[in-house]
Amino acid sequence: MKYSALGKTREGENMRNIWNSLSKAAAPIAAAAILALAAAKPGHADTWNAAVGAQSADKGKQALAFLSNELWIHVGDGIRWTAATDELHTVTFLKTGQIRPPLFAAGNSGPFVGCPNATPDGSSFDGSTCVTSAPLTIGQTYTVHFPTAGNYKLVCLVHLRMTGAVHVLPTLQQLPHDQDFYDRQAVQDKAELLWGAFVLEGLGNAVAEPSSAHGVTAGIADITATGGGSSTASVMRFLGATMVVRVGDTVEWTNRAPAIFHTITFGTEPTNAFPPFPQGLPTDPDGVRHTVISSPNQSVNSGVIGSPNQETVGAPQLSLDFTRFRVTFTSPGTFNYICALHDQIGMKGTVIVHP
Ligand SMILES: [Cu+2]
Repeated sequence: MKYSALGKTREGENMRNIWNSLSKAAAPIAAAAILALAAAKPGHADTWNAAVGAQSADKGKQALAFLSNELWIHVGDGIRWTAATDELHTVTFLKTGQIRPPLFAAGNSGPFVGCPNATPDGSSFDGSTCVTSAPLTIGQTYTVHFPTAGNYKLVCLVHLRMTGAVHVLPTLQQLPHDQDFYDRQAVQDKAELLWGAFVLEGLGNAVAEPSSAHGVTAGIADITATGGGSSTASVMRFLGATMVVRVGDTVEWTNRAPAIFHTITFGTEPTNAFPPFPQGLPTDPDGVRHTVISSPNQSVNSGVIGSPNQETVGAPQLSLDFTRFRVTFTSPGTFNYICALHDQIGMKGTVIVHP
C-alpha cells in the first residue's frame, strides 16, 4: 500500500490553517481572536491517519512499526490506523499496570485473547478500559477516539517491541504537526526500516553462506527507537534458504531476530507450532535441540526459536533462550521446510542432501 493512498480525512483543515496563521501573529488582539475561534471548536473532531507496518514487495522485509509511532492530537479527535502488511498486527491500548495478554489462548492454539476480546472499531480510549483491534491484515482499518487529555502508550500484541505514543492535548493547545507531516514521516520511517532490513539481509547471508558450517540464518532483525516508542526492521526469511549438504551432515539454524520467533518445520505443519514435535526432541550438551531426519516424509518441528524479550528488572530470570536448531540428515533427498509462523509471507527453505 502506498502511503498517499491513505488519504486525509481532516475535517478541520480550514480551522487549523486559521489557527496556525493566527498563532504566528504576536499581537494580543490575535490572542483574543484565537480564544474566540478555539471556543468555537467544541463539537468538532478530526480523524487522523496512520499506518500499521510496512513491507517489501516480496513481503520478506517487514517494518514492525506504527507509522508514525508518535502523534499529537486534540481531545475528541480519533486516529484511524490502516494495516499495510500481510504480517498480522494489532492496535492496542492496555491500561497502565495491566498484565500483557498472550496473543492466542491455549498455548497459542486457541482464539485471540485480546484484553479480553477485540473492542469494536471506533472504540474510545481514556486510560480506564483497554481497547484493542483484532489481528489486522493488509487493508484493514481500526479507529480509536480519545475523549480525555493524556499520554497513552500504543502496543501491538503480536510483536513485543512494536510500540508508539499518542499525546492527547487540550483543545486550546497548539499541535506540533499536521497530517502532511505525519504522512511524510511515515514514508521516511518506512524507507529507513526497510533499508535497515536490506542491510541485515546482507549480514545474515554473509554468515549463512553455504560452507562447512552449514549455517542458516533463521531471520534477522534490529530494534530502533524514537521518543515515542520502538520499531523493528525484520527479515522474515531463511538466509541460506537452499542448503546443499552430504549424507551425515548437520545443518544449523540460528535466529538472529530479537523478540521475534520462528520455527523450522519439516513435513506436516502442527496445529500448534510453539512446542517442538516430536515432543522430547533430544538436546545437545550446549542446549540446542538436535534431531535426525532420514526421510523427506518425516515431520519435525523445532518449536519456536528466538530470544523471548529484553531483561526486565523485577521479572524472574529466564533460562537461556533457544536461538538455534540442528538437524542431521542421514539419507539423500530434497527436504523442504517452512517457518510455521511466517510461511504465509514466504519464509521457506530447502535442504538438498547428496549421497
Ligand atoms: Cu517465522
